[in-house]
Amino acid sequence: MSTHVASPNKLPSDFLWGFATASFQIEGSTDVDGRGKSIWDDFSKLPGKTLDGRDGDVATDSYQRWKEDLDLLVEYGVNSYRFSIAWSRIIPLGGRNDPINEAGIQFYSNLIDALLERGIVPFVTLYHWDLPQALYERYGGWLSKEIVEDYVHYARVCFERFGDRVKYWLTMNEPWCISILGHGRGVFAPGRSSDRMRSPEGDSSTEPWIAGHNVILSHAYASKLYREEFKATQGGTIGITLNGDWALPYDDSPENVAAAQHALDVAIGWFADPIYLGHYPAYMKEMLGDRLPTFTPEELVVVKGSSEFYGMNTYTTNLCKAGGDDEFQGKVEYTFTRPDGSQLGTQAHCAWLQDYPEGFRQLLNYLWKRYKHPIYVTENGFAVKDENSMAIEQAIADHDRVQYFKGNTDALLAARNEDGVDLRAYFAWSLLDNFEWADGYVTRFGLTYVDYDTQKRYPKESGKFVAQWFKEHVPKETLAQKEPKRLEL
Ligand code: GBH
Repeated sequence: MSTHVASPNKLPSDFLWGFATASFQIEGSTDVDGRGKSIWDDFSKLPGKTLDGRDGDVATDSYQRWKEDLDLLVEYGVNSYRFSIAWSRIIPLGGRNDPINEAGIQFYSNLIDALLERGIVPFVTLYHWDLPQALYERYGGWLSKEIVEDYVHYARVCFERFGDRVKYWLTMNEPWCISILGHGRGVFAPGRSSDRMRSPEGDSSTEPWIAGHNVILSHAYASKLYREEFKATQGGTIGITLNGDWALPYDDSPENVAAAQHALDVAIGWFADPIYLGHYPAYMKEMLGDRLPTFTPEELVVVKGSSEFYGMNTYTTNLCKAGGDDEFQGKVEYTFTRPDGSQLGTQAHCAWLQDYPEGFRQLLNYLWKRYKHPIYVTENGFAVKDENSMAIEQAIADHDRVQYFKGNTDALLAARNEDGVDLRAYFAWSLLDNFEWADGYVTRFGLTYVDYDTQKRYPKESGKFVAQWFKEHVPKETLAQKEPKRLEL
């Protein structure tokens, strides 16, 4: 029990804060210590798939430099670190009957021990998009129900080998991206799409919804396994993390007010409604008809209530206009330009991102009221315009990113202490500039600058700001927990 009296200006002493990363975006060393191939290895090397044809072979070299990264975390003073495990380092061929790779287990085991020695709570994602290539070749990866058993087996190995020390598990990172970007738009691995200019195979009208369905089932059965066989002895918590940005009606016309809800139904409700409420959103059934797969009654029992918290990745707010035929956005058009021509906020390097902290606060309130689960913000971040072409000194003076985090940390505090949202964690994306998927290394999300010629790391102003802000707002007493504490749930 926290002994701290709530103060309007503070977060509780057990509030988790830190930075997030993902295996494929930082590790490099893709063919050492027995790692198997993931779908991103080959995909990133196909012509035209990533900006400048860049890949993850080196990335930020964190498989080699992980101790340096830990020094950085200590320097920032975080109390938690979110990272992901590469499935293909643990089980190189991915499947339930395939051999386990002890060298891969050792790598993450060392990382976990080193974090705990430094008083940093490991917050672990089991799947951040790097599917073992062999599973894609065997049965199409997320397109087959076969994957449920293979994923659950992989999760079991992780619970068995790391669960004595890891108390926070995320089954999946952003099912919408896995489904839509990987199997609908075809811009992420495995790059499937109906667009034959882009992909030799795929059916964007059915496959994204099938992939999403199998992601939900895999998550749900892994969560069931954890709660039935590990939770009582290991005492941790498990959930899923969803991407989702706030949606505002473009104006107050009834069709645009409805459009904003439709946008949320497809971006968030597609996964959150079955997991927290027990059914797909009515709007998705209406939009997709029998292209939306259905759960059997037995599956639904497993899916409903399968996430013990709401894991939230969020970056921006969209103004929503009814119209268009993009099912992936709920047949809604997004813009940042208001009817009077003004912009919602400061433009980031990526077209899809503007800074709008009010939206962050509104989204937190929406999710809390609708899904009624404690919220862990597992990603939030900003890419400064043209940062890649700046000199290092200029890039680390990242004022637009500082502004972004100023706004969002204030919004976080207000959502928790004024609005009563049950907020328990905040992770800024990302500890380092890293491999930004299809955008290669040009778009930088790091709160630490990486010089890719030398792999030297330079804390940006934003990294210092976030560290300072949380030091001031999270009472220090219990920050340096040496022992992973048992959760009271
Ligand atoms: C996160 O996704 C990822 O988890 C992380 O790996 C990544 O590095 C980080 O964001 C920064 O991008 O409709 O094609 O224009 C963020 C969620 C959802 C953001 C889709 C971009 C629009 C893509 N993403 N969104 S598109």
